[in-house]
Amino acid sequence: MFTIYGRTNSSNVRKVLWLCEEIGQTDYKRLDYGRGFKPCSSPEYMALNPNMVVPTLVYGDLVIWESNTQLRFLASKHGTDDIYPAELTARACVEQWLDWQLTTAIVGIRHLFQGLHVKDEAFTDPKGLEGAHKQATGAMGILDAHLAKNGAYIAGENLTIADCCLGMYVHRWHVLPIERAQHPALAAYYERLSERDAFQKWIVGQGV
Ligand SMILES: N[C@@H](CCC(=O)N[C@@H](CS)C(=O)NCC(=O)O)C(=O)O
Repeated sequence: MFTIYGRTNSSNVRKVLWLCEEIGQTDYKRLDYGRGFKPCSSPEYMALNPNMVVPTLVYGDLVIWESNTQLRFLASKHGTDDIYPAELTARACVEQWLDWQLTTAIVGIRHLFQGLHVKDEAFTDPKGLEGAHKQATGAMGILDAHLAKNGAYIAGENLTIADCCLGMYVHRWHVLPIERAQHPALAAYYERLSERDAFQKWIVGQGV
């Protein structure tokens, strides 16, 4: 039994909850921390995660922050080789998309989400939103081109933690009130993910 600190409407928490469902690890405790719930700035939370963000995973004596590291850890501990391959070449293909999510895919989509959905005034300036839309369109275009030649899922024919990491933002891209360029492979991928019960439960079912 482990504990996940984080609200279920957080993208980074939902990634981890989706993976847990995929690998049959549902006997965890989850505590509502983050925006609108218990504050991440409280001393007891900051002792676990000094970044003041969710999620935090507490697994026995181990405390892990950074959702993508939580995906790696939980998949290594409880998943099959399909979901996080041990072989180095296959693993590198998964890893690069995890890093790309943090450095590239998130940038425009986070800005659009904060501006159009959360309506945080720091993100509602039209020029900023236009730039974010351009950045997100570019990122989704890269993923679309990759999927068009690579198979059903990001790293090939099997679902991996690269999908658990990026599927959340593919969902957000499809439900935000924005214009979307034609990305046929990406649209087909979103439909494919949507057929999965665990994706419905933790990604689609939790809103934008
Ligand atoms: N790189 C971090 C980012 C975590 C993050 O930005 N979490 C957001 C929610 S998605 C957060 O905690 N926001 C503040 C809050 O909810 O109080 C991760 O992947 O874990």
